[in-house]
Amino acid sequence: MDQLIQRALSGEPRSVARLISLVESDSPFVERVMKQLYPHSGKAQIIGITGSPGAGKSTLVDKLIRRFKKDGKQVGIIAVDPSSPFSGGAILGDRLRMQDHALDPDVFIRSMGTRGSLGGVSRATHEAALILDACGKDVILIETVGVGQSEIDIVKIADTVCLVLVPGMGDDVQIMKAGIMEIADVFLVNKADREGADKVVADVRIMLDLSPQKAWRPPVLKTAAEKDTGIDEAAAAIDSHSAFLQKTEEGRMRRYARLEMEVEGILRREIASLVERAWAERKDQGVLEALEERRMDPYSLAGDLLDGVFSARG
Ligand SMILES: Nc1nc2c(ncn2[C@@H]2O[C@H](COP(=O)(O)OP(=O)(O)OP(=O)(O)O)[C@@H](O)[C@H]2O)c(=O)[nH]1
Ligand SMILES: [Mg+2]
Repeated sequence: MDQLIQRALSGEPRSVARLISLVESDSPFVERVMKQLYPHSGKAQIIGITGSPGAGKSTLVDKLIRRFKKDGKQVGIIAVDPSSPFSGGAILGDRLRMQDHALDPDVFIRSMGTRGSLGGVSRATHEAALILDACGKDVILIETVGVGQSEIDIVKIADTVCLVLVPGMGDDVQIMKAGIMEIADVFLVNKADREGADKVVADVRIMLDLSPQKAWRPPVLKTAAEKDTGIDEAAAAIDSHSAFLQKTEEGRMRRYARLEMEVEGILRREIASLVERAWAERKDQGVLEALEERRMDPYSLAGDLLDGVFSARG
């Protein structure tokens, strides 16, 4: 295991992939791996790309990869597909669109499905991003379909969130989708080669005018990823948001919020599993019978179990 971690830290793609598989399968080694990797992480720029299905996220990611590589950066890609039962393998469409990069040692591409557990997607994605970060990726792009709470959670992992919109998809609906608009740091109106892009841009700007003003005003840009148009501008907007985070109080608050989320997530998981184990050990006919006959009450029982859990640990 230590050898595997060392090889991954030196950037060896197969070892990196194996570590991510451990995370995905919720292996008991995860804690050990993460403890060793954590001190090496914290350097990468993590970019979330979210938006409706088919908005052109993968096409944009493909162009952004080229752009970042031109700057000499090592790039890691995580494509999250919450609807996919597959994991560790490939989402064919994404793979096809990004296949030019598949053999490139400077680009690491990984698709992740869900494990069906609540919070499972965001946790595995977060850990995968930490692994890529520790293993030397300068830029990590996370593609996710922005349709639900779990995607919004995934996106909280990112330093910079790009929301991809397109003309002619019932603009009001996509713009008003609760929660998603507030988390966008950069708006990209893709498929700008199609009619209606300017209207989407104008609508988003109006919405931004009506929202409470923040220190960072999200830019609204047009792209046509397929035609390689607007990509430099999109990358520049992402970079200037990164710079904003680096030098402002808001950036620090955001990093702190993420660290808090990390600790809370671990605590919650640990406590849940301790409590589950304690209850499984105690749960027998005798206890249930005592509850049914009111010789015992569930509150006192739970209190006893918790006392046991915490005294056993400390
Ligand atoms: N006209 C036009 N089509 C585009 C543009 N960018 C992407 N497309 C096309 O839109 C379709 C969907 O593109 P993807 O990049 O797969 O979109 P996606 O958001 O990753 O899709 P999912 O991952 O399935 O949600 C493909 O057929 C692309 O070729 C663009 O700028 N203009
Ligand atoms: Mg895609």
